[in-house]
Amino acid sequence: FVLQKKNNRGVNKLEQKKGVKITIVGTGVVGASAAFAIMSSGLASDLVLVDINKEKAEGEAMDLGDAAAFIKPINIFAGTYEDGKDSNIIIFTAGANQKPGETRLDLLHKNVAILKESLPQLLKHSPDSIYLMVSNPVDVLTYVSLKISGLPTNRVFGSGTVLDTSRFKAELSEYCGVDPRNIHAYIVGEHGDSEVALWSTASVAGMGMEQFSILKGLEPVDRQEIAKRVRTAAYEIIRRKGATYYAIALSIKRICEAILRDENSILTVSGLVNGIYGIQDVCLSLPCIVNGSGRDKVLAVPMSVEEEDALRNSAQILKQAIQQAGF
Ligand code: 6V0
Repeated sequence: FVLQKKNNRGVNKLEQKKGVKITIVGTGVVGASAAFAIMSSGLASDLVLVDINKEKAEGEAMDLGDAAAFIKPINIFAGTYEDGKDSNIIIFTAGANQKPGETRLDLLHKNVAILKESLPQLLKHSPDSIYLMVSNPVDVLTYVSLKISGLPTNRVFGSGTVLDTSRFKAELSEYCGVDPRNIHAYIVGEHGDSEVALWSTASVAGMGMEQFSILKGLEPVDRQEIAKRVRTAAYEIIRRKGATYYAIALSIKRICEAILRDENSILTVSGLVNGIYGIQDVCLSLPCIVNGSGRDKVLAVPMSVEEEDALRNSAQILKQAIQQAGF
């Protein structure tokens, strides 16, 4: 691709690169932290930062660009939707975040309005990109993006419960005394208050949680308490520091890595679910295979009767929110 590079020292020069281009829309705390994570990872050759507050995007690009001597070569610049042309991945983090006491669904109308304004402009320049939605309520915004764009479901999906799944693994890791990377467990459903912890398939070293507890002589796991801590983690962080951004930034980086390295990784991204578990036409998270095509396959993993019921309840709540958004 060819683009007009406006580098952070005000010099305009035309750059042509053959590499990986990522655009981040919204350079608030989440977008900027994601930019930092992606820059540090070496995954991208070009990183375009777009924000309605141009100066904020420029400031972030300048700050990140100053790390040039410590990282793999990367062009980082504040630009327009047009500069994001033909990105491999477009990450959408623009919009309002939760204030203390607000739920993710409270952000609905503000963020749907922002999405309706920006998405057509992004699509005009980047019709072939993979769109990764992060702004909340992420499941509803993913659904709205699918409807507005008409793009296939593998190319428009949300970060969903990738972050919640990491929180769940962190909790179980502490309980089991095992590396979180050796814990297999998923949070599914809404990225929000109705999310569902899949205890029935949670495992470590091929053993279910109960079996592992007995083997290690642990007190039985307090399922309700752990699920509650995972569900309310964002509220607890927002109450203390006003926003959450580091762990979502690394979740975003992880999803980009699975796409760009064609990894076939199983991640609980959010996307269209139609016809499994009796759920029709709603976006929510389930374990999915993520690779170079994006959200390639949804895995209809086994669930207990209670878990399936809770998942359907989550789908129902999201359906109502989608209707409230006018879709
Ligand atoms: P923030 O720090 O307020 O940043 C939002 C940015 O969006 C600001 O810089 C705005 O200027 C910019 N913006 C607003 N309108 C537009 C527009 N039309 N075009 C371009 N930029 C625009 O918010 P923060 O970074 O904390 O959060 C961003 C979003 O991510 C919120 O909706 C959060 O709720 C959501 N999060 C999602 C998570 C997830 O797991 N999916 C996790 C954390 C936050």
